[in-house]
Amino acid sequence: MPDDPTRPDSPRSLAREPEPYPFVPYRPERLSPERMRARAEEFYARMDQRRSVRHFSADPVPRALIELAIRTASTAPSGAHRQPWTFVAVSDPGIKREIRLAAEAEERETYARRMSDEWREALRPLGTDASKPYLELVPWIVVAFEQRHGVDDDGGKIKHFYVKESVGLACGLFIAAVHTMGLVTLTHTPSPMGFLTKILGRPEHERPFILFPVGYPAADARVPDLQRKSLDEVSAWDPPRGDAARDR
Ligand code: IYR
Repeated sequence: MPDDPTRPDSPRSLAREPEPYPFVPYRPERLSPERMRARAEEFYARMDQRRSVRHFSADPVPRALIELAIRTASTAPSGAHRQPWTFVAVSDPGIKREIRLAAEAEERETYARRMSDEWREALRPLGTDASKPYLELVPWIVVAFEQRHGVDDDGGKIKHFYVKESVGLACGLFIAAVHTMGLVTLTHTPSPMGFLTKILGRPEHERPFILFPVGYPAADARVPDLQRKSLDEVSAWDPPRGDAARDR
């Protein structure tokens, strides 16, 4: 048998660091170009319908759907596959109220004093303010925490890598999952968010990252009439080298 370093029992891999994960074949089905195109169009069209919503319904959402969104989030790639996130799901009305009151207190301070004029100006078209009634109304609040490090069975620290990138990716997948099941959410970042660590009893090495109210949109929900940047505005294709571009 040839020396295949992807095989855990090959001589070369035995000579290296211990392999924590044995390699297994990965052979996803290869789609026809037509099906690839159709699936890509369908996924894009669906994701392009997603909007951040601030007008929620109080209608209940089964826990199983929130579990699926968290499972989906947790499929995200992460630095050294450490999966440095904890998603804390809250349906208890008392805790939701506590979160609302603490978030509004921080937001009042933020809107009144902490925001720069430039920031306030940027938010004006979105019509946001310090009032967050939806935090009490929604069936679920899910708070994504970043784990600055992990903890092993003996209480020792496990190093985590690219924590913000990893948790950001997981949150993106969470949002996509929520949207695809017909629910809505909002990336809410009351700042500072330290109160969430306390209210939710999280350990010191976890930091709140994004708070997601999740539910159905209100029957009369409205969103700002915003446009997305065009493909041209968000991409560059085979760009000339930086120095060549300067010489043109
Ligand atoms: N966290 C505040 C302010 C806010 C900031 C940005 I940047 C937004 O895109 C929206 C809101 C709030 O939630 O109101």
